[in-house]
Amino acid sequence: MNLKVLLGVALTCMVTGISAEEIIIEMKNVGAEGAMVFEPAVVKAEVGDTVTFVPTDMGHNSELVAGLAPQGADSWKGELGQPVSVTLKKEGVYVYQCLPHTIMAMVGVLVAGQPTNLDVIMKDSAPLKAKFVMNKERLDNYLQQSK
Ligand SMILES: [Cu+2]
Repeated sequence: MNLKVLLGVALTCMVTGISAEEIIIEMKNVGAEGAMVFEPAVVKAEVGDTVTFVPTDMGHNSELVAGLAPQGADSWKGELGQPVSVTLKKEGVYVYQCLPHTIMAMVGVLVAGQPTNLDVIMKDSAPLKAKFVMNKERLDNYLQQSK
């Protein structure tokens, strides 16, 4: 790359404000909306942002729910009680869960850019919602907020 091209790239980055953010989501026993929650549970981010799940309380994890993400998205699966990070490389809606607390609907939604796959997610999330014993309306509420 010659100097002109390098300068061009640098200027483009400044003008468009390309600077990936890091977003923190806490995994909590008790949050503002009840027991066993991710906070914030609905996050609107940009493609390229990194999300880090932090175990404020122990006994939680964060993992992508298979099939509930944009086509070709990277999956993630955190260990219990450990932080885990994911960079959102594909545009759309991602649904993740805390495996030990799926029955309590300890789930969350990430939106990178526009919620381009929201209709598909709403349809394909039925098997996940069928596992909820408590807080059955949570995921639907989150998906409504993802529009
Ligand atoms: Cu949990």
